[in-house]
Amino acid sequence: MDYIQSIYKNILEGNVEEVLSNVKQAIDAGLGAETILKEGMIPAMDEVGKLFEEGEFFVPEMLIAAKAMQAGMQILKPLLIEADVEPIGKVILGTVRGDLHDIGKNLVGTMLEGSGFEVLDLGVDIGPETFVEAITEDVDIVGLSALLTTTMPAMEETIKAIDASGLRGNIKIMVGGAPITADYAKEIGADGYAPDAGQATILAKSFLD
Ligand code: B1M
Repeated sequence: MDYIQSIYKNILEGNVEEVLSNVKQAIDAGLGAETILKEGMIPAMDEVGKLFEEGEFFVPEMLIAAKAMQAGMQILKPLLIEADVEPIGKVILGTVRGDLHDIGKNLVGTMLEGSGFEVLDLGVDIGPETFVEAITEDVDIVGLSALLTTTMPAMEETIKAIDASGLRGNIKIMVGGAPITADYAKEIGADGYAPDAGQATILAKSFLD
């Protein structure tokens, strides 16, 4: 079994130690961080979601797999971020109220940092008022993440709260997460939508132009 297959299998089974050693071995063997992510780790989480939908996995299995994914991410993170670069802009990032999913949001944050942004990650289950409080003069972009159809409306509430606070100004609002679409982003008044972390960095950079 190659490293990518081992990473996939061990995330699915929630084997933290094995994921850590597989990721290290894959890097030593010359595989790039993005390849490990896109070909091993993210497909494993997609499979976890599929097994959950089919009733094969329950919340504890999802949680265990998520822990294994996060462990692997700790090794990849420094490789995805360039050190000592002057920030090109500042992003506030958070998962909206009611939603505890943070793997995708963390990945977006890592990739943004990797392309030169300063990222203030507020965390998960973040209410509109907390986003508003975090907006300071130097903020260029607010990034909202949601993974549940039930928490999508919290994105709109957050955007409305930012508008109502009078702080929207030149700030751009970017949204993303598995159930979000470009149409939905438009409908709720966001400035843009990105389907994945790579596209999120492209979109964020385009906002600065
Ligand atoms: Co949850 N969960 N979960 N879960 N979970 C999903 C999302 C689900 C699709 C699974 C399924 O049924 N197939 C389903 C949602 C169904 C729906 O709403 N339509 C679901 C459910 C139902 C639930 C619970 C309600 C289960 C329950 O309790 N009965 C519960 C809700 C808890 C809550 O939030 N209040 C729940 C709980 C959990 C865990 C805590 C166990 C765990 C999360 C752990 C954690 O995040 N720390 C978990 C997990 C792991 C998942 C799946 C399996 C994997 C999510 C993930 O990490 N994907 C997920 C199924 C799936 O998505 N395939 C599922 C990998 C990650 C890299 O991708 O997050 O999509 P993703 O992020 C991508 C893009 O979406 C995008 O870029 C990222 C990187 O490329 N993106 C952005 C994300 N945010 C962005 C922001 C941007 C731009 C792009 O700009 C700002």
